[in-house]
Amino acid sequence: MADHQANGNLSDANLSDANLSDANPALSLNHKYALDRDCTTLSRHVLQQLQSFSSDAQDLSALMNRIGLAAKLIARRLTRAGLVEDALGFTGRTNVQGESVKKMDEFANQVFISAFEQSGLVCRLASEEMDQPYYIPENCPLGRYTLLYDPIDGSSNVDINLNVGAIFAIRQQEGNDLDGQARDLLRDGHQQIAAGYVLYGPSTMLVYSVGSGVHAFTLDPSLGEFILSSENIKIPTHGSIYSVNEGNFWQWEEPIRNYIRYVHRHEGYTARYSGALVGDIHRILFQGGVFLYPGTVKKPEGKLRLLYESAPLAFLVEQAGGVASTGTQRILDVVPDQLHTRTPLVIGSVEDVALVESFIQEHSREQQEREILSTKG
Ligand code: AHM
Ligand code: MG
Repeated sequence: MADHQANGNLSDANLSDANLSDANPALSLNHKYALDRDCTTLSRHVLQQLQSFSSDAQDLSALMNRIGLAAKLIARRLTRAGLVEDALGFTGRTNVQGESVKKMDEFANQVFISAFEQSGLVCRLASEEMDQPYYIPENCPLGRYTLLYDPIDGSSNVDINLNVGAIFAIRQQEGNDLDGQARDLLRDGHQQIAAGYVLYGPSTMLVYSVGSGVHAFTLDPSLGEFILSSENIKIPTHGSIYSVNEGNFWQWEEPIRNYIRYVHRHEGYTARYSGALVGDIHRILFQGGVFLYPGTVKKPEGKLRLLYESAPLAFLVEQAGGVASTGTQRILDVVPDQLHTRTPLVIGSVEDVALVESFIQEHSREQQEREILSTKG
């Protein structure tokens, strides 16, 4: 047994390199740094983060590696989508959400399943595109993990070659789920072991957290590997960006309208909205600001799904020092009543989320006062 397996633990220094320049003094420091960086792949970084070679750490590292493989396969299809038969457009089917399914949604959903076949890691996958969780029999019961994912975030951008994403979270499978109802998934976001997203933009990036900071990787097509590009990302406490579909203004409750009126009337705010949550949150992660997808009068629960959209992004943004809320409750505390439960989402920099929440609180205070007055009157 190798030493590192025997003691189960290792320090960053041991893992990060065998100290190339010490071993080979002729090697310049510049070369050493470049090699170190190029060798910091996703699977290696997970082990570094967990500071362990335990079987749990190896599992998580292998899981992230397979998610990386799925991302590469999807990126490959997206980059050539206009040239490939049957890559763009709708399938003609609707998913469990009642939304029209795109060919790319279906393809990407299958890619994640295929990437985890014969892995012994993930017993069950649950996604936006599947009514019920999907079991990979050969991985159960050995693989005790569930992968929750949105295979293509921002599907409306696919056919016009704009940025799209994928969102994922990993949870432990609790119990045997004999009735296939996946009730163990109807728990809060604190149960997530890892979460992240893939951004398919000018370059393909994978941003993840295993609960010890947020780290970004960029796909190097010449290597076919995700290489660490930003470590321990910290979201600014305030940013100028507000990101929301203002076309919904007429459908919102008054406090959200009041917030939008406020940013319209004050200097220092700028709007950005791409139609793909992952892209908008990626910008906010690096530059600060707030993303909102509030509920409407008719649909107070909003559009975004808790288990594979809002909760994974909340986990990530909190790990970066930001906040994620429904407007009245921390997203990570929300317990869904169904697999595809939706929540309103307000997410981003601490100060900017607090500003949105202050309009909601102010409104409910005023409402309470009115109710008290009317009962007195
Ligand atoms: P999708 O996963 O079906 O693409 O839906 C989620 C997307 C988000 O990425 C984005 O912020 C939002 O839906 C856009 O919706 P709208 O067109 O209503 O603004
Ligand atoms: Mg989605």
